[in-house]
Amino acid sequence: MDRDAFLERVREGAELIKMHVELGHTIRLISHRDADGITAGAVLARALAREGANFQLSIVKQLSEELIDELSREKREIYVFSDLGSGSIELIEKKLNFATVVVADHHPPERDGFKEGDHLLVNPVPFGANSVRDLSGSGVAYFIAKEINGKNRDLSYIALVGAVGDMQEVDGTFHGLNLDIIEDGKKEGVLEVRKELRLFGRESRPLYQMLAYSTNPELPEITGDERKAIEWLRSRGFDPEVHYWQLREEEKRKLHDALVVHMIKHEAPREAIDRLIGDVVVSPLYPEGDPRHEAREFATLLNATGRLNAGTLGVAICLGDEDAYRKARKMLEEYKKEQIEARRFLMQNWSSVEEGEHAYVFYAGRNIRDTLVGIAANIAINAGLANPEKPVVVIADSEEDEGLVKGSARTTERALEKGYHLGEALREVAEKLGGEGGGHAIAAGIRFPKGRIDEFIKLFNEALGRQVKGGEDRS
Ligand SMILES: [Mn+2]
Repeated sequence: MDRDAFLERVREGAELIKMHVELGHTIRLISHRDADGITAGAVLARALAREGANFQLSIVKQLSEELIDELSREKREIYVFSDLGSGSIELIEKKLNFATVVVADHHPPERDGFKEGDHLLVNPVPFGANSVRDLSGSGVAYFIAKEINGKNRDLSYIALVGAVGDMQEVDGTFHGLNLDIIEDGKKEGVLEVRKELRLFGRESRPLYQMLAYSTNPELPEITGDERKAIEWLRSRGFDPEVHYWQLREEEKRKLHDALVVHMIKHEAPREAIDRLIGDVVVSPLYPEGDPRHEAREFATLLNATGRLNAGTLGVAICLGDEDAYRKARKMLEEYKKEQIEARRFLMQNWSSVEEGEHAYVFYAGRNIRDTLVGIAANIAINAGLANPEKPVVVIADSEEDEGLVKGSARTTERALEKGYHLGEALREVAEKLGGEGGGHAIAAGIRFPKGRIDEFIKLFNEALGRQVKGGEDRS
């Protein structure tokens, strides 16, 4: 990629922001609500606070036209978008033409840049970078922050937490401009990169859970089975209750070797074995055993705050707010408790499910939160309540609107082979019921008026039936 040209663009972005800071304008920040967006927002917020600037930050699920309209009504002098905006260049040009706009993003942009001089796209992709591995949204924000003030190099760990949240090191190593951030972080003493086991749970899970919950990669005959994980560890001389971070270096090596041998013995794919051990980012700013000590656990915590609509709490955690951290931990515990309760309700009441020819429909009323219906549908499949070849829909009363219900449909790869596409089926049914629906083939959602559940059951089974039949016609 053309690094120099990208860094020149970064400088222009930093200059625009600095100019507005000097003019005393409030900087309007809008960032995405995943870990990458939350860290991007935090990096920019800290950089602005350091300059003594006023700013206002929102963490949002997506940049819709309605949101841009709302923002335009605020009539700000400058808007800065991070980890989003590249897909809205035309809309921003049209609706925010009165203001300065900086888009700090890494998603492939709809165009290589803005036409207007007051609007600037700071994105490494048009300069030849790979959007999924060379730099994340938090990384772009970091380069701008560093340009505003060299002191902001101490934000390099937070920036890398965002990169890990976006799985930029999915093959086991960091690439591209992410390596610059690592260099800065090492010099600042805020991070270390180790070659370690890359499974989730280094800080907060006992070893047996770290192995049993490993899905990326899957560990043959261990993933999904806590008892087997315990046996496997004991038979190789490990205490299953110990955490990975507590192991001595030679114990870590012994565990790595045993896992590689296990994977080879079970003929796991080469790339799964390759990415088992690789770059793991840790920070001496936090104690061992704290989820913030390792980038992947930190990113997972931030992602959860975003999903619970508490993204700004995530930002506060990045900025070192201990109260925010405790609050988020508590929220997560409650969220987990609710999941366990949803699971219990589903198990105890599964006999009331409506089983049609092509789908199960389970109506939970107010007993399962509407934010948990997708998880509940997955539980029905994974706990063996439902035949895995038949899609499952779990429906709950909407918390936002008494007149509506919210449903999530889930199924398995095996069921998709029959020709099902849940997103298309729900979109079709939603149209007939006066609601909204859609999504992926394997996972989708719908909202519709509460009084029409019986119709939904009939229409959904019919829609899936046509998909199977359509598939047969094609073959
Ligand atoms: Mn991102």
